[in-house]
Order: sequence, then structure tokens, then C-alpha cells
Amino acid sequence: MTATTESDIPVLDLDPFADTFLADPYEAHSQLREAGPVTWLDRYQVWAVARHDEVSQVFSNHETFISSAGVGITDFRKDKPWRAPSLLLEADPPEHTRARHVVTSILSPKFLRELKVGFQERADRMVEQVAASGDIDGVRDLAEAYPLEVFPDFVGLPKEGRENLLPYGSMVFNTFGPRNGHFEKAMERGSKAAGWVMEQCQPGALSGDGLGNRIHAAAAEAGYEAEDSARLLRSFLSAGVDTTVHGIGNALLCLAQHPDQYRLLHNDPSLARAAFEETIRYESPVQTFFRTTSRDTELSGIKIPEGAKILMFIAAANRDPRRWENPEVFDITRKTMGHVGFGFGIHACLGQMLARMEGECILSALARRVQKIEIIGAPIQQLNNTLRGLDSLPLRLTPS
Ligand code: OVM
Repeated sequence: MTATTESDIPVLDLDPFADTFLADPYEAHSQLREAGPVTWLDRYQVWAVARHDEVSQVFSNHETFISSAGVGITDFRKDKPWRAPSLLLEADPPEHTRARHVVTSILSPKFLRELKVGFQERADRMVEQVAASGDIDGVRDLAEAYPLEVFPDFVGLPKEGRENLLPYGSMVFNTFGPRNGHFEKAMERGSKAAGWVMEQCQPGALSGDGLGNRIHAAAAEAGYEAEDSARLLRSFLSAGVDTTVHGIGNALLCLAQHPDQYRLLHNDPSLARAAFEETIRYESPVQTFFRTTSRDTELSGIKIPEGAKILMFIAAANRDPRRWENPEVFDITRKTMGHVGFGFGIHACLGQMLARMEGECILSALARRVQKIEIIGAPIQQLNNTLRGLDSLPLRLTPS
């Protein structure tokens, strides 16, 4: 039974940042969805939405559900954030709009199309190598190896120090949660990485005409100071690696666990993009984000006061039976449109086209060269306050 307050709002006692929840959130997601359209999480004194309809509404109404007070549990209006707020993620219009224009002008369809050839070649080469070795770790040898090969070059980062990218991303995403063990450990492990990342973000640190220098040029053109230009680039180094690593790792897990789906992909490699998209729905790498109310409001008949934090269970919305037929079935041929794995509205993932490109390249390469993938050891999860993904996935690849 779920308790209710005087105003009939379901009160839940669960801790969405506890290891038991992070390790297997799906039963609790169902509980959250079924308790009501909006619930109150007593432990953290925050509101929560887990149905597709309400999550979409919160994403859509960026004037009432703002981002500038932080999109983690920390309220920037009360507590100082651990780093300068992101000009994109942790900003509202008009500042957000201005920053967003700078970066979207760079990630043009034309720029991405040009990149695709190189991305596909490197995916093909990598899969050819791992397929020849037979038994691999899907996370180390593909899910991490591939984005770490293409993304830093795309940005223009030096060869040295790239090992800092994963710990930095892990730190950023852990710090959206409460000050639990994951938060504290990530801060400890990530501090050196943060120094390296900030150095690379300074104008002049990067080489060539990669994303980094393109951002600096576009930011300068738009009148941004060096410090803010660095902060724009920081967004890509924060959100661009761990997310795609987990997307690819989760895709490998799903495909290995569903041999019928892998067979479909193997028989028709053009399904690679759809398989990646279904993975983002079914095992969403980004599980949660918060918003903060800028005014008293009402959501599906529930009154929410100004200054409240609302937790959006993105992954729960992506399996809401009100929105999806057989949401618990991993089906690479389903219509995935409308999933909120990349968010929705003015803050929707900036890198989603790049992420899809990486996912498609590596999965199509696999589909063409490997006829079967099998799990040959226990997968190890990487628990994170915000991300869902793996640390290790022992796989046997059978070349075709
Ligand atoms: C940023 C940022 C950091 C983490 C995630 C994200 C999902 C953005 O620094 O802008 O978007």
C-alpha cells in the first residue's frame, strides 16, 4: 500500500539512488507509475513523475519547470554547485537559447555526414579485430573502445590524458544525485580528471578544426568570453562519452540476451540504427533528471508549489504501458518514436545525432561480421546515480 497525504498525493518511501534500486529499477518504476501521476518521495522531499505523459509535460513546460536551479537534486538557489553551472544544461532562456544556438550551428547535418565515413571505417576495423579474437569484453573492447577512439579525435583532444574522459563523465552524472557513496567516491576519483578536462577546454589547447576549435570560433563570434567558451566545450566532454559508452554497452547486452533480435539484425544490418534506438528506450543510459518549479503550478490535477524539485523517471516513461505496447519486450522493429531517452523540448540532447551515428556504425559493423554473440560470464554493472550501464560484459563472438 502507498500512503497518501491530506491532499491525496501518494507518498513513497523508496530511494531511487540506493544500490538495490540502481541495480534493478524496473519493479520500482512500475510502483512509481501506478501510485499516481505525481508522487512525493519522502526521503528526499521531492516530487516525482514516472509516466510518459507527465514526464513529457515537465520536459515541455520549461517556463514552469526550470533548469537553472540545477537538474540534479541539489538546488543551486540554496546550495552552491560543485562546478560552474553548464550554460546549456543548467540554464533557462534567454541565456540557454543563446548558448544552444552557438553549438547547434556547428553540429550541422552536413558536418555529421562528413564524419560518418571515418566513423564507419573505424567501426569496421575495430569489429574485424575483435571478431578475430573471439572472446572479448564487450564493454572494454567495443562499448568503451569505440567512442574513445572516435570522439576525442572528433573534438581535437591530444592523445595524452584521454583516460580522464570516463572518470570525468562518471563524476558529472553521479553528482546529479544526493551526497551518497557514489557521489563522494566519484568526486574523489574525478578531481584529477576535472583539472585535465578544464585545461583542454581553454581556447588554444586543442588542435585542428575539430569540434573544440569550432566551438571556440563560434562562441567568440557570438560574443562569448574565453571562460564561457570553455564552459560550452565542457558540456561535450561532460555528456558526450559515458552516455554513448553505456548506450553501446547496453545494446550489446540486449542483443546478446535476445538472440532472435540479434538474428534479425545480422540478417538485415540496416536495422542497426533502430536497434540502437530501441536500446535507448529499453535500457536508457540516462535514467533520471530533475527540474525545479519557478511558480506554483498544477500537474495532472496535483498542486505543486514554487521552488520544488521534481524528479523525472525517464526510463520509467520509456516503459510506461500507457504509452507502449509490450513495453517490457526488447523489439528492434518497434516504432520507438516518442521515447524520452534523449529528453524532449528545448533541452533535448544536443549530441543525439552523433550518439546515433556511433551506435549505428558499431552495430552495423557487428551485424555484418558476426553471426552470433553469446554472454560467457556474468555481466558487471556500473552503478551511477544517473546512468545505467555496464563495467564488464564477457562475450563470445562467432564471425560469419
Ligand atoms: C553539461 C552536461 C553535463 C552532463 C549531462 C548533460 C545530458 C550536459 O555540462 O552541459 O546533458
